[in-house]
Amino acid sequence: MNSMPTKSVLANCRAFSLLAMAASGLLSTAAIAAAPGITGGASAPIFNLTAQPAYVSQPDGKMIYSWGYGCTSAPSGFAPAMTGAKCPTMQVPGPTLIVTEGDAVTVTLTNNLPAVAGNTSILFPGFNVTTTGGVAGLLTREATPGNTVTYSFIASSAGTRAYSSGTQGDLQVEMGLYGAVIVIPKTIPAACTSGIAASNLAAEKNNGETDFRLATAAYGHAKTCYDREYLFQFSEIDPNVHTKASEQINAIAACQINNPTGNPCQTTLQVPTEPYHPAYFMINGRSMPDDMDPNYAAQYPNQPYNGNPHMHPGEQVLLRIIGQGRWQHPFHEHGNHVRILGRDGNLILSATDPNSLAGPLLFTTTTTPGLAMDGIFYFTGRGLNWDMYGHTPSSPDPAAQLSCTPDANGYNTADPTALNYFEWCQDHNKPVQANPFGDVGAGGPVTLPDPNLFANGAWYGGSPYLGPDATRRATGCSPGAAAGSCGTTGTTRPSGTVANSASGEAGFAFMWHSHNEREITTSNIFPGGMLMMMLVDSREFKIDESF
Ligand SMILES: [Cu+2]
Repeated sequence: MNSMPTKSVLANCRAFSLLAMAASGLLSTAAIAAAPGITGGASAPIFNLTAQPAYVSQPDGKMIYSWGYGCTSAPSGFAPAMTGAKCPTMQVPGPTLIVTEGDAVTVTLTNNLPAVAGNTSILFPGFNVTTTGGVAGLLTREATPGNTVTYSFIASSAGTRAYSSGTQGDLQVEMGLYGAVIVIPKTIPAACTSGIAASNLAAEKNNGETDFRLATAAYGHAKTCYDREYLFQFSEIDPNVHTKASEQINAIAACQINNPTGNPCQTTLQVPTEPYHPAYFMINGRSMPDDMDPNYAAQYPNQPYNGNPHMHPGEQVLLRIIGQGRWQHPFHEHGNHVRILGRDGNLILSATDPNSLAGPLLFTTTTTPGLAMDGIFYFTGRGLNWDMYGHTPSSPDPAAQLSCTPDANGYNTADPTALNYFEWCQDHNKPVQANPFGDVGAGGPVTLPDPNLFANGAWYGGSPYLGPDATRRATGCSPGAAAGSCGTTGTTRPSGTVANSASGEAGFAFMWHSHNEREITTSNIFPGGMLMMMLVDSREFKIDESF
């Protein structure tokens, strides 16, 4: 991260500057998310799931005894195709089930929890579920220990939904029995494969990037096109509940082997779930910084999904957000508001104009237990009132002399191969700095710190501009310099450009986190918990979502 974002876009979070420094070090190896999950075959997908125990890892070094859903055998496929994709027999969250609208979905659940945990089940709220096998339970049919139950439903509408245990939810959901269903629309609107959507895809392809979307539209509606997507599930853990469950299971097992008192062994768990004092706050089953490691990383065998969003300016980014667990978590996406498309698979349209979205524009997308939201986020830098690309028309360096031709919305979108594709043209060539040195336009309103001062910290990149070549910008470019030679000689380079390669990742980093700041801790230590860094990357940087 060679570039530092500006206060104007980040001022609403007091913890930011510290986190930006922390994240810079952590992001030295990019790990990039998507919305990975499993598929079950075309038109009539079948998923064979198990509920069973394993340990999940927390960044304070603790391994937490948990229950989760997993696959009894290899699923029919993974989507999108990512390096190391797997479906273990237990994972938190459970496997994301990816199906298409109209599919006849069958999920068979085997109860491999410890027998003393009793029955278990899955609820698929929002679908009309038919059950076979199992035994009657309070909310649905349940699998008894060692046995199965089958749930069938038609994926009746597109969107993101939660699934979770429907048996003793205060304990079983807390222990980790939850996951997501993503239904991709059967009919893709033409608008999502033409026009600006097509040119955004062309810009990605020009960068050598692979399309990792599950679809091109969130719903079968022209206002729901997207260029990139991420799924975030919010949950929390009270380790006391997990410890009590583990202790009782072990005590019962010990009693069944060796029972010198002759008193009857306990036959069912009696785990209190109140008072509730969570110590771990997770996004996709991981706490920060673990959530920024790759999907399917070997060090988290039971927590395969990460939280590490990246995007280029102007891309429409679909956020699939689910509240799991028991608490509300106010998810704050720095950089812009989120336009909600739909909730629980219900697209929200204007009552009077079905062509118009009617979902709210949210500063924080507050996750309510069980609620799923689909929303669109994007970042363009529009309205900064300075050129975030740092163009300098007087520079001898041709790379700094890009043009900006506004489309009907004011953005530079005519050429998807341009480095400043989607620049907000009104701010083109507007300098931010009063008296910069190096290859940066002068005459702006502010004086930024000298990037050669080490007092600014080793991670200050020396450039507030979007683009990896902070070296050239900071050290300048002599008139008449040969192409490619700018920034290779001259003054001392700023510390961040020494530590990071000029061709490495350089973007604006925004923290995306729970706005209940108690929840950006791990076991009371900050930073941790429900926190990740979102990177707006220069178009010079190739976003690789394959891991
Ligand atoms: Cu914030």
